[in-house]
Amino acid sequence: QEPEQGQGRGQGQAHERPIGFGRMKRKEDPRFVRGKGRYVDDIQLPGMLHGAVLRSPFAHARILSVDTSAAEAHPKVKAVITGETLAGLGLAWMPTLSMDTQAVLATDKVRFQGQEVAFVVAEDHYAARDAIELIDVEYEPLDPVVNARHALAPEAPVIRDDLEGRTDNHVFDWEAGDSAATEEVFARADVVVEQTMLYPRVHPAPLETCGAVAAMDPVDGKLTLYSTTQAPHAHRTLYAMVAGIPEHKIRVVAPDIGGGFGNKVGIYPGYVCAIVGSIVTGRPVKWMEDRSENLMSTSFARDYHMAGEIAATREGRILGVRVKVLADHGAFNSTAQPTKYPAGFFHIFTGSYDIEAAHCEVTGVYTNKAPGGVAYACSFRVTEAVYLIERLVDCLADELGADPAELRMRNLLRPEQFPYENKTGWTYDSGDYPACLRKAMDLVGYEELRKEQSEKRARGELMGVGLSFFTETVGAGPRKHMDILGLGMADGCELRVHPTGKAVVRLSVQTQGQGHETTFAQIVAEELGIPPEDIDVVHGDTDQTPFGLGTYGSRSTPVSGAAAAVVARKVRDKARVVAGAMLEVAPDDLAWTKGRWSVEGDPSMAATIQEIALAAHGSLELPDGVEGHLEATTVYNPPSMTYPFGAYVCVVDVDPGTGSVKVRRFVAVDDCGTRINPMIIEGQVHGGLADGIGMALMEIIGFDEDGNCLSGSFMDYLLPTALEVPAWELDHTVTPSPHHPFGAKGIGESATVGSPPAVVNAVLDAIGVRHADMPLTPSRVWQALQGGEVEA
Ligand code: MCN
Ligand code: CUM
Repeated sequence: QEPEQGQGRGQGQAHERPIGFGRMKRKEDPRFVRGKGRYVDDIQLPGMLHGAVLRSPFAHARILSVDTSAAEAHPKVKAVITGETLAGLGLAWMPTLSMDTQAVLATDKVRFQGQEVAFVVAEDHYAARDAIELIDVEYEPLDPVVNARHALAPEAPVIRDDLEGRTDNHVFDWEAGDSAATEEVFARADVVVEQTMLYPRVHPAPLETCGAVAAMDPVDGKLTLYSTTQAPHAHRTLYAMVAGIPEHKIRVVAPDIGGGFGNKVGIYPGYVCAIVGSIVTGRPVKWMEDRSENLMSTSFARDYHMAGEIAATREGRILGVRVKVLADHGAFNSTAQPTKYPAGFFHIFTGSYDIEAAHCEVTGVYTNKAPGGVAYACSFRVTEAVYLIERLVDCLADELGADPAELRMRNLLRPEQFPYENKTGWTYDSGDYPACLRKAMDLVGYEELRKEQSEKRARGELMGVGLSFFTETVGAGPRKHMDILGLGMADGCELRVHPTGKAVVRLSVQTQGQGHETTFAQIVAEELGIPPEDIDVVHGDTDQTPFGLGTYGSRSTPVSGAAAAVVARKVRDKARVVAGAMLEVAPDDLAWTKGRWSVEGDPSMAATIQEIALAAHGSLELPDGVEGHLEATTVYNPPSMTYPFGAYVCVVDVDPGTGSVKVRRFVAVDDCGTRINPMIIEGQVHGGLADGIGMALMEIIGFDEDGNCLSGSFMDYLLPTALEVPAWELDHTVTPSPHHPFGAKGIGESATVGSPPAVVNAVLDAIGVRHADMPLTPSRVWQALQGGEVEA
């Protein structure tokens, strides 16, 4: 039973509101539901100008000339910035988070449709938009590379001829696992099933597009940048390194963010242009992209062409998995993941199964498409890994004529195998997988559904049941293994308790809708017994918060959440010393119950945390060496990753005449370890499941053969609405992480990671086809029903 309103974990003492973990309405919502959120586009500064970006109409073209004279003559235009202007400042190119370079504004060539070519700063937004139309760019179109499969062909045009000595479109080769051992198990397997599959290019498409307001103070030389960022501190360091502005003269503020989903991890040319615009004009400059710009030019996700193989015994014991991946990275390798991992955490493609050997190879290539790669609630490419293995297991079930649930149950890791080192060297921390799958099957009524299905089949009706079982790896670092551009993945946290017992906790992570203002207050409340409403959570402002790597890869709870607990425990320890002085006993004789230190054996002799806070700021004499006040700081370097998991079951009905898919039911059983706020967790899962239905059935960023983006608006890039999603049926198991201070694992991306294969498996189960690529739109399903090959 979950602690409900009024009860925290552990003590479970009665109170009107939870002091600690449990369901609690979000502290941030009163301002959001009243329309009082403050997003980047709400920022208005005195004298502020507006910027707009001119973008390339071509996917690949040489720039012959750029004539800005007409734009400059526009009465409301204050500055026109081109690649040449930036080149003069040494800023035409910037480093990407993957140690590649990316054009801020194109100088030599344009390399994808929508690439930034020039930036106009004007008195208002409309004038800026009008003036970009006045810029005359002469292009010489070049052949584009659109299909990643042709990127390495000898005759393919070289996209990155800006890179010295570059003669092809190859970005990186990477492998994991043991190829010889895998070869060996495949050689002795009774059954080998091969399946190629594409995880298509998709887009996180947050409600709020990307943007920034840059204000360079000409007097003190300090730059303030309000921007849509998931990682304000890392961005600040990068701006310092790139622009040469001293880091203490840069303040990055992420105000309220209208959804990130990975879209706001990277640094976009528009941010840099807004900064340059402010330096050039001496006035604040706002740049806010529109929906088409967001869809066409900012970080896409996936685009993984996977050739997978699974080997098993005739009885259905999985022996090995191997895969070759062709990864389309677009025109610049600006994907964000820890430096050592060019394919993110794709390592985890062995999934949740006890297998003997595995091997994967990933080759990254450049194409004439927008850059990006790690985005859209992916846990650093775990989405692709889970899709691969969960599709392969269903293909194997099809081959063996086995029930996909039974096949999974037979091969799942068993609880006694944890901590479990998988075949690519990653150690899963904890789990009871069979119990989780069993719970999902019971909840959905698996046996009855199969009965219903066979009855319907006999009548020619198409109904399908699809499963997936996923394991994620979230909570990057530790920093000795993980960094981004040399910045180690550890998070700072500061906690101050004021004299009256109210507190402020300062985080390095940045919420984009996940509810950190609530859950981080609950973590401190759980540890200190101060009510969450008495705790102010400060985040998203580099001048106000300690350094840390930011929110992505569901790392906030595993890393910063741990930091918040550790810092609260430091304060609790300090409070013990103060309480000892107050009660005139040795600190060792005191015992902690949530919110108070009391004398062991005499609970009437006690001091509450609020009384202790006042005493710590008062005239009470403290033992030698103990400083006054009640505060602490910490930097948490996680010892390892956390491994959330879950079992999902999707039930669909397919119309054989039109190929349209109706998701009838969706059962999701998640395990994210200790749960801070079940209501927020459910919200995270609901959102992720809708993402999964979107990707499985309708979302794709497509291109024509000239490299024109075909998904530049929500008319073409379809998102699921309330009409396409069922009433979710959720449950959970709780397997605490043994190495996290309070046993939590991340949850923010679990459902997006885990649900697409469940939906696809259900549709394919309904239509009796082994594989078809996402998105399973009515036309594709219909095509597959006619026996056609369906490939994205
Ligand atoms: N939580 C909890 N108990 C746990 C684990 C998490 O109560 N055991 C709570 C956390 O305290 C937090 C929320 O659930 O309030 C998500 O926590 P976590 O899993 O740590 O993920 P992050 O906070 O790091 O969020 C990042 C993750 C990512 S990477 C993407 S992408 C995504 C996602 O969150 N983007 C989102 N969910 C999103 N939800 C919203 N509304 N908006 C986004 O942009
Ligand atoms: Cu891969 S999207 Mo989230 O990690 O911001």
